[in-house]
Amino acid sequence: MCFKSSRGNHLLLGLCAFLHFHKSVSAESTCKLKAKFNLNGYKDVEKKKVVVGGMFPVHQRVTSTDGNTSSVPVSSGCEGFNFRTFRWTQTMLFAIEEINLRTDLLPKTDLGYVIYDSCFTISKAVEGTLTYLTGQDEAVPNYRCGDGAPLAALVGAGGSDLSIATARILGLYHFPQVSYFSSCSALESKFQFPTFLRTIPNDVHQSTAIAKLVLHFGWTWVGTIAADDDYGKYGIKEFKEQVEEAGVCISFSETLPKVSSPEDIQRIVDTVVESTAKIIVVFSSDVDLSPLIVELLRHNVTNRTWIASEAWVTSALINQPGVSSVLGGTLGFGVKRANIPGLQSYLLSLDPYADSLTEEFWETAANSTLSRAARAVPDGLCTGKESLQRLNSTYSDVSQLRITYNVYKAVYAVAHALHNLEHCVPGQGPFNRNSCAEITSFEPWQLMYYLKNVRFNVPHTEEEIFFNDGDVDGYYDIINWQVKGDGELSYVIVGSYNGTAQPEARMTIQNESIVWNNEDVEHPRSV
Ligand code: TCR
Repeated sequence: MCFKSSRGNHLLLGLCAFLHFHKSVSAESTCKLKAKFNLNGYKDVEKKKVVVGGMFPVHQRVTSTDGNTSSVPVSSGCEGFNFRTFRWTQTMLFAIEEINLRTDLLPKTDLGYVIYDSCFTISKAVEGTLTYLTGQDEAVPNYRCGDGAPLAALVGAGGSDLSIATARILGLYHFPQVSYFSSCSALESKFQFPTFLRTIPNDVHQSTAIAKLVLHFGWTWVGTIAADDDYGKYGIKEFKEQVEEAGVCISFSETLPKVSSPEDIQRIVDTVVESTAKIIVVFSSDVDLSPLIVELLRHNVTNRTWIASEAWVTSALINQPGVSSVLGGTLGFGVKRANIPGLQSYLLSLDPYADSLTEEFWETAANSTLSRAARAVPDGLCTGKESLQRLNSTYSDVSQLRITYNVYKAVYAVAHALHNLEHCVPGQGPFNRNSCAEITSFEPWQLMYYLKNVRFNVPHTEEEIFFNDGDVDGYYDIINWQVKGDGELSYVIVGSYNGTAQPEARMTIQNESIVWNNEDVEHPRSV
């Protein structure tokens, strides 16, 4: 392990693959990871090595501290294990393993990784970034993992507010960051975030798409609810500007609390109940929205049409049994979905003891304590052999791979940039006097050059990826939550939005395919 503790100080997961050459690694994890690589055909120990960083919000919050100032402060721990985001970490490992096995992409170099948990919290994201740059506790950037393998780029960090913080630090060192889900428009500023790129579309497209949807149906009164972070605030602001210009009225604008506040949630429920607006646009992550949905269900607030932003549109945290009376008929936007062959079996073959985060995953999923002894297992302990499929479906459910697919694309973008860097022809390189960079000793800004100019087709889907000032094209599926016979909700694609098409051709929507749960038979009126 790169890091000392699993659940207390510091970071929650520090994996250094090819850990065998990392100085602070315990012998135990060294052997395990090496074995893992061997199993998958990792033969050439002499390959060059580069380390990619990853940052994912695996826990949902930091544990509250007692505010005691009389003892040495320690970094707070994290709690609330999230199976969906844990699946994203495993997808990064899956993509890295896939790339390491290929002979056409980075054939002479092995990718390693160090993964951090940003716990949905800015301070954790900043702490992780500094640790990534400096290695452990030293305050000097220019850290090299183990035998001097250069750090390649950071894949992360989580929501936009976290990435804004980390991108500011990484920008100081000209260090590239590739985000898989920080979509906020604020991050488009190259002046503020010179080395930030992302495989999720800029939310400007999504706000425009939601505005177009509202105008398409002729709704004139809408309510808005935003998460109390950059994602929610910028997303709703952009949406409002666009619809207000077209004469739509905003009947209420509420903000969801970041820390649990039953009074705030109650106030929002009252607002929703009292308002005449029957169309409500919600720009929020699923984690922040879920307490409100619980209350709306309790108060049986029906006959509304909810417009979902991408962050909760296919979330299992929101789509819990029983929500169909409240949320049936929801319309929302989802980023491109894909099938990633081999991912599910990779997820299911997880070694429970791979690292501390995986152990915690297993324990949370099985609701028990992992037994280190494989012998007779006392009641309440689990062996690590429980069927994962049975234990937790959110983790291994690969039916809606959207952000997961973005993680996959982000890792491939870094690999292709490294590949191009490594295959630079001496004398024809892009740097000073046509020089090239060296894969064993490149500078972060040199990799940035290659990332900015990368162009590749994603394996299996053949989607072409390239960055335009750090951003990708704005494409969304329009998804409708339809109630099936058994009361469960299914996600039905009823249209799409393509930000690169001509203005009139951007949105296509099949009105007749939509199922509403608003009383009006046709499409709901908003007053
Ligand atoms: N961008 C949001 C956070 C977010 C998210 C998600 C959170 C997105 N998609 C899915 C949880 C689940 C999109 C941000 O902050 O930029």
